[in-house]
Amino acid sequence: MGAIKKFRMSQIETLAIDGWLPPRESEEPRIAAMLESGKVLLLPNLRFELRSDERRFLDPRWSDRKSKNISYDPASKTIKGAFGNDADLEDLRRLLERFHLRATGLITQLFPAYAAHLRIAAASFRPMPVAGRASSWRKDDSRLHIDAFPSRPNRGERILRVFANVNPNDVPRVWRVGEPFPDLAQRFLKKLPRQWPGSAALLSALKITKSRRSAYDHLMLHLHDAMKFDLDYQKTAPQETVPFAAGSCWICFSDQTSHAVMSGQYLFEQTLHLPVAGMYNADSSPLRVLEKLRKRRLA
Ligand SMILES: O=C(O)CCC(=O)C(=O)O
Ligand SMILES: [Fe+2]
Repeated sequence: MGAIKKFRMSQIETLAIDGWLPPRESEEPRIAAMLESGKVLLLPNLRFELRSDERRFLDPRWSDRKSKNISYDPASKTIKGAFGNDADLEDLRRLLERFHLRATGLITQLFPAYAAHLRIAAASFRPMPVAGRASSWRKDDSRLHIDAFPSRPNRGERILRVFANVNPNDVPRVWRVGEPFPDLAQRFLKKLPRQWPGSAALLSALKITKSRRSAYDHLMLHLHDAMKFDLDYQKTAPQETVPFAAGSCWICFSDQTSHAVMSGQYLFEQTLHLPVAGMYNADSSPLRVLEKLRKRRLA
């Protein structure tokens, strides 16, 4: 389906896990190697359940319309981007909190070596339909891309994400998943613009970035943009179309796995940050892959 150049191997690996606190397993090194090589781990039997009284939140009317997602900040335990009365918003906050706890628990259970290193970021609930929501090509997540945040330099720190499709009408969330990171780095690296001397200090002084943009952040942002801008690449890049079924979960390093969202509605998502030093095999990180190609340190 939709594949231009077929992968010899799919980028999707299916795991049989059916509970949020799976027993620690002998499989740990194998699934860590798959995840860290950029595969999407698909858990078709792991459902994030909503109670019957929580199903009312499966409706776009809870969005404040200013932000496309409703987000949960684990530090303050509060939600943003939602609209409703206090009692409803408290129920919605608890729902996001429960997803946050399940998703972070799942990651530390599956990858115990990460536990001491993780910096847990926001969770989100995405109640809007995917179709036609992009305001510009740069923000258009229906184009293949790797995640990179313009205002928050991360100096190589990883972006790990857990997704759960909670659609009540069996509507899948359809992604395209692209080529492995080393392939796309090879393809685009020579075309990326140089980082001007002094630009990182300037962006930081102007508060456009929250801290100094490293050479790594510069390359990742331009890689994100170069992929999205290139319509020919979007069509002809090696890719597979993946319908993530309602009632399933999936996990990937979204700074490494080339992905695009094509359709769907009602998704929960948890972001976790992991320093490269916390990985099982740091050599597979975008930082190390880019450093090898550039033959210098980037962060
Ligand atoms: O909403 C989705 O399914 C994924 C969108 C995306 O590209 C992301 O969250 O990084
Ligand atoms: Fe993304």
